[in-house]
Amino acid sequence: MLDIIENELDKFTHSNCADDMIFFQAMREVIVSIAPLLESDVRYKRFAILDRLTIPERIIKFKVTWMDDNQNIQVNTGYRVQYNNSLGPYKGGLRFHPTVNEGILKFLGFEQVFKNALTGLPIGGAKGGSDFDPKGKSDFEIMKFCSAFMSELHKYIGPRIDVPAGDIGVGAREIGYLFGEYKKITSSYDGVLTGKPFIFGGSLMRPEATGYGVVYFTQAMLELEKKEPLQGKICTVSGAGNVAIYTIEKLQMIGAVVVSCSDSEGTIYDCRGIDLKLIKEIKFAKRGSLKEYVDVHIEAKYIPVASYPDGGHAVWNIPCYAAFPCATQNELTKVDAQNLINNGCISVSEGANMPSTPEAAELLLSQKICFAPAKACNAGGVSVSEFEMSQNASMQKWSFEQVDQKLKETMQQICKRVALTARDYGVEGNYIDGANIAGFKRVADAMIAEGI
Ligand code: NDP
Ligand code: 2IT
Repeated sequence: MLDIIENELDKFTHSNCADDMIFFQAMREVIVSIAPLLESDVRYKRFAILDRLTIPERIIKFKVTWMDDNQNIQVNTGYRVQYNNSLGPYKGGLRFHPTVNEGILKFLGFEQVFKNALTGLPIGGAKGGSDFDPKGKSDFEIMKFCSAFMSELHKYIGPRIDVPAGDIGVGAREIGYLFGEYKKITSSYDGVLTGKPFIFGGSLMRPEATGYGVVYFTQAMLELEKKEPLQGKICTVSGAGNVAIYTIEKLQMIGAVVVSCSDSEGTIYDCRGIDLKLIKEIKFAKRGSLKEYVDVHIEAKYIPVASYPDGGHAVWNIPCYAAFPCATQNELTKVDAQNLINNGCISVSEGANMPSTPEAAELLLSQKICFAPAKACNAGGVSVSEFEMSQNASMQKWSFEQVDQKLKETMQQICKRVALTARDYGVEGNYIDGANIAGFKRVADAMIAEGI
C-alpha cells in the first residue's frame, strides 16, 4: 500500500475519540478506493489533497436554548460542518436526532463532498444538525426549536455561502420554520435553504427526489450489469421516512412488489405488497408507529426490533430480488448481507447514507451482488436541491415533469460515470470504488486549480 495511505489510516488507529469511529469508517473506504488514482497521478500527493480532505474546513458548534410547552427551558447543541467548498457553496442537510454528535456530522459532511461532486453540479459539501429529538414534541415546540437554532445558524449561511436542507428529522415543516426565522432576522428572501414548502420557493419534486433517484439509479445499474429489470420483482425497503416512502412509491409505479418497510421500533412484512397510502397516513400525517399498520392489515406481520437476534435485522431476512436500505447508517450488517445472499437477492441500493457496514459491503461485492453505494445512489435529493437553488436564483418555477426528467438524466449520468470510472481503474462492476474515485478526482482537481 502507498505510504500516504498508510499514514492516513495510521491516524485513525491512534485516535481515541469514540464519536469519530463512524467518520473514520467513511474515510477509510474512500482512502482504500482511491489508491490506484494516487498511484497514477503524483499531483494528488504533491498538493497533499488527502491530508487536506481528511479535515473539514470549519466546524461551527453552538448552544440552542428554547422553551418547551411547559415553560421549561431546554438546551441543545447545534452544529454545522462546512466540509469543502471547492466546487461550489457548502451544501448538505440538517439532521435532528438525539444521536447527533460531531463525529456523525463529520462523516456525513465528508460523504456529501464526494456525493455532490458526482452530481456534476456546482455544490460543495456540508452537514449540520442538533441532538434535539423531535419525537413527541408539539408543533409549537418544533417551531420554537427551529427559531432558536436559526438565530445562531444564520450568521454562517447564505445563498452563495452555505445552503442547508433536510435529513433525518428535518422535512418541509422544519425547513419552513427555519426559513421563516432566517427571513425575520435578515429581512432577506434568499434561497438560503432547500426543501422549502412549494408555496415559498420550494422546488416541485424535492420531497420525492431522493427516493425516486434511488430507483432511477438502480434501473440504470441493472441495465448496465445486464440483470433483469425491477418490474414484477419482490423488493425490500427499510425505513419509513422521506427516502423510504418515495423509494417505495417509485418502485410501485414501475410495477415492482415492495413487501417491507421499517422504523426504529420494528419491521412490517406484507407479502401482498405494502399499502403505501396507509404508511403515509401513519408516518406523515400522524407521525405514529408502524405497529398501527397491522391494526388495518391483520394478515401482515409486525416484527419488533428487539425480537431479532445475532446482529441481524428482520427486514434483510425477507426473500427479495433487490434490497433498498433507506433508514440510517450501519443498518445492514454482515449477517444481513449473508441472509440476503442466501435468499437470492441480486442487488442492494443504498438510499440511506452508509447503511451497510464495511464487512457487509465487502461480502456483497465478493458475491458479485450489484451494489449501488449511497454517495452515488441517493444523490437525487441534493441534485434537486441544486435545481431549487437555480430556480430561486432566476425567480423561476419548473414543472414537476421538468424536474423529474432532469433528475432521471442526472441519476443515469452518475451511474454511467461511476461504472466507466470503475472500468478505467481496473475494478469493473465495483461501484464503490468507481464512485469514490470519480468523486475524489473532481474535488481534488478543483482544489489543485484553486491553489492552497
Ligand atoms: P426521516 O427522518 O424522514 O426518516 C428516517 C426513517 O428511518 C424513520 O422512519 C425512522 O424511524 C427510521 N429509522 C431511524 N433509525 C432507524 C433504525 N435504527 N432502524 C430502523 N429504522 C430507523 O429521514 P430520511 O428519510 O430523510 O433519511 C433516511 C436516510 O437517508 C438517512 O441516512 C439520511 O441521511 C439519508 N438521506 C436523506 C436525504 C433526504 O433528502 N432527506 C437525501 C439523501 C440521503 P422512526 O420513524 O421510528 O424515527
Ligand atoms: O444526504 C443528503 O444528500 C441530504 N440529506 C440532502 C442534502 C441536500 O442539500 O439536499
